[in-house]
Amino acid sequence: MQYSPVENQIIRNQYGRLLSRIVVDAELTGVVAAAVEELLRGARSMLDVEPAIMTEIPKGSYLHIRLIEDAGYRRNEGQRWKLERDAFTLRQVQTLEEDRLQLIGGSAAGVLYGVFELLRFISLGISPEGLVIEECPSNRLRMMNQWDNADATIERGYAGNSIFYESGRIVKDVSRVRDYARLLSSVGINGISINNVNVHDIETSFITDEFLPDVARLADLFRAYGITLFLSINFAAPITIGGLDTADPLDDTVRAWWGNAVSRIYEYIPDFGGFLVKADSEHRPGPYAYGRDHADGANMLAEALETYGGIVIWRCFVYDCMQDWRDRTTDRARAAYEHFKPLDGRFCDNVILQIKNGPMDFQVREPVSPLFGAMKDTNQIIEYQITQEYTGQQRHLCYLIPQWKRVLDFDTQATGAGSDVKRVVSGSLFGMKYSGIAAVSNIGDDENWTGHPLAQANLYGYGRLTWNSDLTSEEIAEEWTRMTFGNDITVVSTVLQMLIQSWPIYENYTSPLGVGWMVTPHYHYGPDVDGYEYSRWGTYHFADRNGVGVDRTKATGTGYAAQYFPPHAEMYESLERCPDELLLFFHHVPYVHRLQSGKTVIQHIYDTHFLGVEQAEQLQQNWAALSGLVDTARYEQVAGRLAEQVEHAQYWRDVINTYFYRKSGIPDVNGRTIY
Ligand code: GCV
Repeated sequence: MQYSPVENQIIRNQYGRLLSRIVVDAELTGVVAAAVEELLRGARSMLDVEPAIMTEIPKGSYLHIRLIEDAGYRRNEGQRWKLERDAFTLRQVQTLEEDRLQLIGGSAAGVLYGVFELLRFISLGISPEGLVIEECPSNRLRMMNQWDNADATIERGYAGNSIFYESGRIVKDVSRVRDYARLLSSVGINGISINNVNVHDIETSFITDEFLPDVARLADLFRAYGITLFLSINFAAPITIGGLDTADPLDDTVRAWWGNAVSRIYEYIPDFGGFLVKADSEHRPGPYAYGRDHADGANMLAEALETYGGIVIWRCFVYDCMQDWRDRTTDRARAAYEHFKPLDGRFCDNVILQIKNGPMDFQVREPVSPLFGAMKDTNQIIEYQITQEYTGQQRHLCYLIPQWKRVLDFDTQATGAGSDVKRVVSGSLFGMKYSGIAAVSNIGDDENWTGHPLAQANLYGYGRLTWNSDLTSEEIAEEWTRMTFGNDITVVSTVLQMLIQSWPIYENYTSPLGVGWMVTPHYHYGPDVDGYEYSRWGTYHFADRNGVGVDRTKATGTGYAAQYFPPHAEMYESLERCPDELLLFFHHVPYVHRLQSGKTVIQHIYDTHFLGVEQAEQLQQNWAALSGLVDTARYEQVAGRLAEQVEHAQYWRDVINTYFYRKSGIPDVNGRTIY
């Protein structure tokens, strides 16, 4: 959204001609007005034209924007079709008499997304000649979750403070929030929950008259960009702020209390999206306290919201966080499936379960959550984490789109071959009413939004992938790189390569073979192999002098592997067939166990950790070669982060290698320095 001037003269002239006159066949208010404003901003900046907005069709070249809501229109002779809400078409119509670019949105938001697509094409230098684009989002709900607190801190935020709050109130100056809304809508995001799922005292009152006028200001702002506002709520609010002595979801006074709270919200925000709920998880209150289950809890809220068209997004991140490390039968990985699978079919229509991509917690490598596909009668969306809690905290480069794509492309086999996670979450596999993708945001009030300038690619990529789950990681990375750094071939190919390589590099020097964790407790940044080993969080690697890894097999372990559909269950169960990358997630093996790669586990650990550091150094050198080709401010910022990454990767390498050398007593076959 820098809208840098287009250098290619041909492209500039082509679009300049088309955009100098814009016919808008829709009321210039709300989302359409925001779309046109954005188009003018982009046209002025990229093409140096001042478009004339008209209602009459002119002669010659022009852009024609139309909104065809539900009406359908003639595509081919005799064939009528309807544009889905949010969908758009963009095509060039060239005859002897006219040269027009036609943008048709199936809703005002469709117009907005079409405008952003057009701006993207201009910036990428894609010619309008013969353009025929028909776009419809893969996912209906495309959500952003803020973990922002009213005191302006952000849980797991690595890019400064919140842009939403200061000193316990919603900010007065919303210019930064407006820019954020623009950023989000430019990649198709259409929902946002504006406060942390851990709802503390102040935020519990967001649903009261004290805060609702301010929340409504934000809802107005986001509405103009096609984004619906949601709030995270405190399940115990009836007690905390309602003066009741219970929050039991089956208690009539509690139900009435929520009914009132919801009707008040809709007085302020008529199109309020609904609630996001973290309940009975990491000490947050929930229905278990009253002997009720998650369906009871979620349905109570759903009934309150239903009249107004609101929804409940209920998180499945529920596990025992007070575990005894000596207890080898309890397995955190099993928890979400065990809590929720038995409830399939019991949730109201307007409840959606939000499931983290893996069974643990956004580790650099985890298997796909076995809950996807396991609940055929329940709306479900996937939750990703854009903020890099366990993947380098935006100080290390880690482009996450390839990780997310692997999850979306995983074939759950729920209804036989072709039951990909992306079909589960898009709703197409089970014909679900609500479906989609959510993610925890990575932005803060840092001038560059994300701390690490290259971490913006994750925010951009999240939106693009959510809009179109079939885009490749490379396509997304290239789009972002070109729009961010321009079209210089050296810059584009270098940044593209750096992004694509970064996730495996980070994995190489951090925790090995899918076992996860090994991070400094609470902060999750530095290496600490035993940091969580003897703790209550259920996150163990079980390394001893003989071996490492968690036995999650049905035969001898926790039985987690059996939560998958066949053939995955058998594959993960089998020591021989389990993929190397997840071996230690599913099996406890001796250090001398041979991987499918032919290497022993211990040698793999040494090799990947030495390699990871070399690769991080290579990233630094690749970037250094762009000196002079990238503006100084961003060049320096990235260079600074990469220097830290290299130093820190060495630290990870040495801590991990030393730990396993001392545990196993087995030397590196290549005799490299291990302390
Ligand atoms: C918002 C992890 C994080 C917590 C986070 C939690 C969650 O445990 O470390 O900060 O809390 O996940 O997703 O609810």
